Amino acid sequence: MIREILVYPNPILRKKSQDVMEFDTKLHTLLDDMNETMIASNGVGLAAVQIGELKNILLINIPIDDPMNPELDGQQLPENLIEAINPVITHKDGSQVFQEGCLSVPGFYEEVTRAEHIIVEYYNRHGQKQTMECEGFLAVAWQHEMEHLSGHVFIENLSFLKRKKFEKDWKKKLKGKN
Ligand code: Y12
Ligand code: CO
Repeated sequence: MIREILVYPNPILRKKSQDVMEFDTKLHTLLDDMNETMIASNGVGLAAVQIGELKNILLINIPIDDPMNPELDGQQLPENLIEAINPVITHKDGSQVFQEGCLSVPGFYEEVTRAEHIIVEYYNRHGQKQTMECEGFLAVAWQHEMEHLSGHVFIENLSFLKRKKFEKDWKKKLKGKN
């Protein structure tokens, strides 16, 4: 089922998510709903809190980057879906700047500095422990989604002046929608 995505500044997005204790069919349904919602919204990543579920769950599916193969280029393959439950970043190093967007802040994109290389531990939907080491775009996606689980949104990483401009423009944009 496609679920509604909460939009900034919904106060639920500021809440800290809690660990999942049971790897049951209810969890599997939530993971399936999150995936349907993410794909339907052209998302690369989604945290459970973005659909109002305060659970330590995130999804990432990086689109294929293969311009020589137009059939595959930009596709999000089911086999590339990362379903991470109770994830913890155990190592970070380096630095990279990437232009980020967020399904909870639709239409706004800004550069954010994050670690270049990370190691993360998490559980899959069956409760099996996984370790992933990654860098570049995938490492950005992990760090962006992990921030949601601790009640933060990427715009909190902006400089004071950029944040002030964002808040002014965002208020105006939301007003125009009513
Ligand atoms: C790199 C940077 C950030 C992430 C976190 C995941 N972010 C997203 O998946 C953002 C998706 C997104 C999709 C949008 O919709 C379309 O492009 C059609 C969008 O634009 C609007 O909603 C108007 C904004 C964000 C992962 C990796
Ligand atoms: Co986001």
